[in-house]
Amino acid sequence: MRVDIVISADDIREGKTEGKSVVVIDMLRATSVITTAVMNGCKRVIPVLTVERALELAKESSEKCILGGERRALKIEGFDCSNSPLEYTKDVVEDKTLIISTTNGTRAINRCKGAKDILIGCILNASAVARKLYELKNDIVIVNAGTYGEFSMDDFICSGYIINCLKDMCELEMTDITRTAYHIYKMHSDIISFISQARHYNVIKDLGFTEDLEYCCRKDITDVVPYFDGKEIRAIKN
Ligand code: 3SL
Ligand code: MG
Repeated sequence: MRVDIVISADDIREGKTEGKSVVVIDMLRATSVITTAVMNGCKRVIPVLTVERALELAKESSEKCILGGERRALKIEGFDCSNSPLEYTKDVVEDKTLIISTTNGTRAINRCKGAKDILIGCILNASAVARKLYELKNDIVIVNAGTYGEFSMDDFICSGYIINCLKDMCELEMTDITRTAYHIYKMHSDIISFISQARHYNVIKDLGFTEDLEYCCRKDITDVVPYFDGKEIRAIKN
């Protein structure tokens, strides 16, 4: 299996993900939110690009949907939840549809349409994602959402952790960037101390969401792997 990494949503070039198993990572915080919601029984998650589209979909839907996400890391006016994974409890999400729009994460997910498989990954489900990738047996592209089109340390080390889990299962053909992520993780397996130097970590911290940061760095609290079929995200069927 060949494993490659894309460092931001803006770097998903034409043809890069076609025919591959893709994992989209925005550990701070969109893919941690989606994983938590699905873990807590959310029926489906619809990732959309704009606030307008989210409101439109909620209006068109025959069921009551939850609107979630952020702009500039804060709750969107008129939405039910912000982009804090801790808000997506069983009480809030069980058997519901979540419509979510975030700055980088939902954009990265939507830009991967055309890939063979699209998995949603973060630290919370990294081992389960690696196991699923191993089962799928395709070449892999780990798409880091990044932050505003730029490289983000947080998504990169999360990639390194997933690669580390995969490497325990099989031989990998690694590109240079993949090998770099792997070595960075090996040197910094205490993820929170590494990412405390990241710019976006400090944006979230300065806004007072310290508990989110601690939560998003918890390794393997769930075996749930959310899967995007190009329209909606659901827990993968085993
Ligand atoms: O950009 C995104 O998709 C968000 O996850 C960013 S934030 O952590 O909620 O600010
Ligand atoms: Mg992010």
